[in-house]
Amino acid sequence: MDIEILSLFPEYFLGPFDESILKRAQQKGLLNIRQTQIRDFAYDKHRKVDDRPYGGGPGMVMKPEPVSRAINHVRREDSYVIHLSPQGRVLTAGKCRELAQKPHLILLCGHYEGIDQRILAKEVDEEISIGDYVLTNGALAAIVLVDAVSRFIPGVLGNDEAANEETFEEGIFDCPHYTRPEVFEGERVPQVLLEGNHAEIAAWRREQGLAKTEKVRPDLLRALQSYK
Ligand code: 4GX
Repeated sequence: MDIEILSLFPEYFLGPFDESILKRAQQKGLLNIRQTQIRDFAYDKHRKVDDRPYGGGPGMVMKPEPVSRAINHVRREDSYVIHLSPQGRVLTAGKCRELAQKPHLILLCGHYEGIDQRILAKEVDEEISIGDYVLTNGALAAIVLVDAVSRFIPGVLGNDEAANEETFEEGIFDCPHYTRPEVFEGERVPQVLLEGNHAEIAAWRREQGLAKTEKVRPDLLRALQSYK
């Protein structure tokens, strides 16, 4: 999969994509992430990428021309263009799985108050939000999306990592985990985990995950029931 990130801060991404699983995925050739600096497509003397909003109000808006040129510079026949924004549909595991099938993602990271609406209407296939809060920088949202989508690209996760993959798609939380010592500050590991009865352990884990989901995210269980 090829991912092209368009932003005003390409350096922002250097750390997160150069460690651990994403680094390994790129070395294996499963994932190819490239950066494009939108400012390189501003052709005026001052390389201006923003301007004041029509109609007044605070903040600046990203000008359409540099963004349009940047997108069309990297666009292919098979590209899928995503704008990261709090005004998009909220990202889910299901959407990540869907996006992992795309051969070429173009991620457009907005800055300032947003991007001229005509770009969103003409060039963007989908707006996606990573959650109901406002970030200082669209680059952060792109990092989260790339990471979460990568997990669904075959071969990116090792077998051990892939084993606990199902959790969220099943629609309930993962179970609690324990390791040695058996007693820590007076607290014992649950007995069932020490007895080696695998059916009982599986039932206990499922029950724990379900109970926690019921307590903190009852909406997930309702969503599960409505589509089953
Ligand atoms: N999930 N941000 C985008 C600039 C902006 C403002 C308004 C469009 C309209 C975010 C999120 C997010 C902050 C990225 C504002 N773009 N992105 N940026 N939540 O908060 O994706």
